[in-house]
Amino acid sequence: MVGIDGPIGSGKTTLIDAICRRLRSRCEIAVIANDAFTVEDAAFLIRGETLAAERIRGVRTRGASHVAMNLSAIDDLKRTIPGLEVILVESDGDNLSARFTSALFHLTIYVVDVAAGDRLPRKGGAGIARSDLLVVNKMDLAPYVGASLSVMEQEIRKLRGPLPYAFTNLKTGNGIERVVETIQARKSA
Ligand SMILES: Nc1nc2c(ncn2[C@@H]2O[C@H](COP(=O)(O)OP(=O)(O)OP(=O)(O)O)[C@@H](O)[C@H]2O)c(=O)[nH]1
Ligand SMILES: [Mg+2]
Repeated sequence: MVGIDGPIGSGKTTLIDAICRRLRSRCEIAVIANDAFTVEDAAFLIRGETLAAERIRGVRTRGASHVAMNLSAIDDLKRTIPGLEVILVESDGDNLSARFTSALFHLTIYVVDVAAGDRLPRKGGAGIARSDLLVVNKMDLAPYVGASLSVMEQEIRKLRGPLPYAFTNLKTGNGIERVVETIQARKSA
């Protein structure tokens, strides 16, 4: 079970799509996409044929009984897909890791966006400092917002110590292998 959290628009659904495309022939994988008021992300993944439709569940959180709805989606997936090894759970952007007990996840991934600026890591927060893997996405946009990737990297190392991070450009797939390897190393739904 992998929890994928991060601010709205940072690239969580795009990351899930990229991970699934690389892992779907290698292991039994499924997705639960939490959205506050829609099931847009699940619909996007189904339309794009990221995985077969029965492997993708959308949860409309509306802020209420979030955990219960996810637990029921997890049970449902496990019943439908025997031998399920990896479930990727996308947060609705409203701090999934804080609301889910970390015991539920084998791995937490926090996705931030370079376009938010190179001061972002310094501003900290639990996801940036303590997630099992920090993904710094949209590397390609750094020059357009005047963000320095090396400044970001220094700040991240200071904050996270030995905890891993990956810079990615999900438009080209640059950096994604690191993320896929981390998930494979902790595989087990
Ligand atoms: N330039 C660039 N755009 C990206 C990259 N990754 C994602 N995007 C774009 O960023 C937008 C938001 O990506 P999503 O994957 O929907 O982000 P999200 O975190 O799932 O968003 P919410 O579910 O609404 O919180 C989309 O238009 C993506 O195509 C990247 O590496 N570079
Ligand atoms: Mg999304």
